[in-house]
Amino acid sequence: MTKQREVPGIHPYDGPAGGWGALRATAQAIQQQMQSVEAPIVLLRTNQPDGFDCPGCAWPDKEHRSTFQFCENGAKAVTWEATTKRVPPEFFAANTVASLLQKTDYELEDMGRLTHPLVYDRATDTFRAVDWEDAFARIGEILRSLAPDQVEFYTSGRASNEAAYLYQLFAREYGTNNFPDCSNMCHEPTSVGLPQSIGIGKGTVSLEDFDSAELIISIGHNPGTNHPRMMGTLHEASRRGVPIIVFNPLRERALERFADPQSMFEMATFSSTRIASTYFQVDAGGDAAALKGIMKALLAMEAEEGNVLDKDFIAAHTEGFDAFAADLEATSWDDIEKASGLTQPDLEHVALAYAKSNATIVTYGMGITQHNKGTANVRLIADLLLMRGNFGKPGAGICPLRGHSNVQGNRTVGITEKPSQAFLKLIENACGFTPPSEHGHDAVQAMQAMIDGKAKALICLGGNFAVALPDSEQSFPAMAKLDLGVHIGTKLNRTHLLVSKETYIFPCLGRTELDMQTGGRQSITVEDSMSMVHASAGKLTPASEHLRSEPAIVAGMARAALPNTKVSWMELISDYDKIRDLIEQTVPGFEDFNARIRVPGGFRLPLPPTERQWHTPSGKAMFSVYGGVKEDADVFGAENVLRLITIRSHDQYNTTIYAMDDRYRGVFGRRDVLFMSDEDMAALGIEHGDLVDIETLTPGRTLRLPNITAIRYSIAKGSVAAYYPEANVLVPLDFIDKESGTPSYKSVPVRVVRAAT
Ligand SMILES: Nc1nc2c(c(=O)[nH]1)N[C@H]1C(S)=C(S)[C@@H](COP(=O)(O)OP(=O)(O)OC[C@H]3O[C@@H](n4cnc5c(=O)[nH]c(N)nc54)[C@H](O)[C@@H]3O)O[C@H]1N2
Ligand SMILES: Nc1nc2c(c(=O)[nH]1)N[C@H]1C(S)=C(S)[C@@H](COP(=O)(O)OP(=O)(O)OC[C@H]3O[C@@H](n4cnc5c(=O)[nH]c(N)nc54)[C@H](O)[C@@H]3O)O[C@H]1N2
Ligand SMILES: [Mo]
Repeated sequence: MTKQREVPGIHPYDGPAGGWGALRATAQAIQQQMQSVEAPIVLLRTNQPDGFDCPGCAWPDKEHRSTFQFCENGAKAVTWEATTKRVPPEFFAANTVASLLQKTDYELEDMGRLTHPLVYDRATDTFRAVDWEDAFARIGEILRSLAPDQVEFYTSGRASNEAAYLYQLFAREYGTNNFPDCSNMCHEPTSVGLPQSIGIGKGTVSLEDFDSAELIISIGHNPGTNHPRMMGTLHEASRRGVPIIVFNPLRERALERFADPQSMFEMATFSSTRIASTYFQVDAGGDAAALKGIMKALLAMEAEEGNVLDKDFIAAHTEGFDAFAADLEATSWDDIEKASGLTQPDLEHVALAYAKSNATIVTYGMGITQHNKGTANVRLIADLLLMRGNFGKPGAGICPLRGHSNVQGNRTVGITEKPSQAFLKLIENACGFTPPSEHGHDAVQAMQAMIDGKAKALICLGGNFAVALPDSEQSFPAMAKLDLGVHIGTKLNRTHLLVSKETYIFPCLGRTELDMQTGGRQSITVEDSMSMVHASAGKLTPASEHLRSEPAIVAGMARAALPNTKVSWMELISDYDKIRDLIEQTVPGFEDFNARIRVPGGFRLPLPPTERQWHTPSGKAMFSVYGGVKEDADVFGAENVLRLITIRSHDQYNTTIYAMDDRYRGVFGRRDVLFMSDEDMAALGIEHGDLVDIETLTPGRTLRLPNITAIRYSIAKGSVAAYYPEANVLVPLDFIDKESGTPSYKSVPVRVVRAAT
């Protein structure tokens, strides 16, 4: 290899993840966002008994009481919200929407917290302050003029259980099940796949299970950045000698080496701990083949040696094994090797480690779900665990890493476009109105309805809908077709600025802030990735006296839109205990809700598979048949077609960009890069630092991201990676997993060519 050319901002990172670098970055985040003296105090309250739940990720907290647990990225999430920067009405008077749209996503949010309810004024192309009640009245008027199925109710997973529950009540009394949700872009394959396999769409492990696991298989997630508190758990497991086998096309530093900032010894000695015992750089989209290879090898071992499968468990608890095994027999090693990019001996090695382990946990994230066969991928993971009875015993189970801190809770309390009849009946009994049973829109369907002009209004409980969705070229203009856009948020983002005929921005309280209602100080509840429900109460003085809580804003709109409502909205928001009483009456598993969240640490919702009970139609856990090894058509076989993965940098939270670095991948001060393997660069005659254009292979349209700098990175051959959300211009809206509707953000067929300019 010739000497590598210097590329601005690209410096390979050699240290471990975590360690002093993480502490330094935490200090920087605090310094940049908050000159206020409250900063360190805010952080000390994160995940404490009387404090608030970290808005960062959905990883649980050990005991959620005693330990002082926050991480670099949790600190960024907290300080980003608790910032002293503000965007008051004077700012909006001085800046037209057209001028604000020129700013980057980073600049928009970095301007600070929203302070007043705002309405868009078309004559001046600016937002101006509006009275809350006037805004609600006008929104109510518009909603009453529309048919309920013309309105889309989007939820982003930071909303509390209480806010989400009121929101679904509002939409259902209004008359629709149109609940596009961030989960539709995220773990929907888990919510659709796992119920078919094990009877519930949630993970089955608890934090304690990691203490007795004998093997951890980690597929398609990047915890050093996205679930940093999980690194403490993996670090502990590794030090206990538990093998951790990683499948990831990219070398992710935190999965290789990690120095725990909570470990005095590692901090004092600048040492670190190895995380992955084996690291397989599987091809993007090659996990199904890899999983099938491991399972095929297990069958072969069983045939030769016996005692590999848990036959008693399979006989007593499962159905579908024969068809599943026959399909594995019929799948050739040749196909498995080609589609996974891994070798038969590699996968046999994993099978051997798996056969030796008495308790295995498989963890996974977006690398599994955001694919054309995301749901089928999730089911293969369940199959692997079923083969050796790894459900309902200590140290074993499936561990999907959820995204937003309460995305799982939102689902539990009714944010779904396909509600069950049983749930609707309970709502009817408790509230006295008949909710609609016809299924509504998910996120992609909602955007499609907007593009087609069928949807007329979009209400967003948080999030950055248009930017998070694929296909910006179609999605951005669709916002302008709407009669009404309403955005409940803490900070300004691009979706708010893609104005509709009438547009409102409602500033809300964040997790860190004191929520006072007529009944006193309120707390909210959230559910983490491991089905633990607990309370969270902010303490900071709100960013502005005009902010309202999410439940109060939802109630305000509901009262205005539903003159004959059967729900006592004002009473519910005077004291959130009353919302929780209603949740208890209508959602199974919340018995004694108010009493149980007052116990430190909260409580766990029922998880039948942990007791080897399977709420599937057959009453058994179900093996699946994947059929073949490929997740999509042969387009990837064509010449020079690469598979584009879209990923998060270390300094971002979804569409929120905290800063421009991606420290562990060695990228500083920029995001306009394409990670490429040596082999692909050589084959295409592209050099490290060359400017390239990326083009999606879509029939009939050209989707293109020009002038990106190609950089050499350790990534599986045939796979390339770029940052989300910028790369969303390359993802076609209809390129989805058909079973779950989730966009295939991690396997877009692209060509990379030298930049035209
Ligand atoms: N700081 C921070 N925390 C977050 C978020 C954030 O943006 N910032 N987002 C939150 C949300 S909503 C979510 S959903 C989670 C996301 O957490 P992750 O699931 O970790 O999300 P991604 O960054 O998309 O990274 C996925 C990983 O999968 C790998 N990958 C890509 N394609 C494939 C594949 O085909 N196979 C395999 N085996 N691996 C693949 C990528 O290389 C990358 O390491 O994190 C949550 N927490
Ligand atoms: N290409 C590509 N696209 C992706 C993904 C990918 O990996 N690749 N990942 C997908 C995934 S996993 C997800 S979950 C979605 C995320 O999609 P969303 O959840 O819609 O997006 P976020 O970026 O999390 O939303 C950020 C906004 O939330 C608002 N906000 C922050 N805190 C609060 C609060 O407490 N209350 C309220 N009401 N608002 C608040 C702020 O105004 C902020 O601008 O994106 C998806 N899109
Ligand atoms: Mo997510």
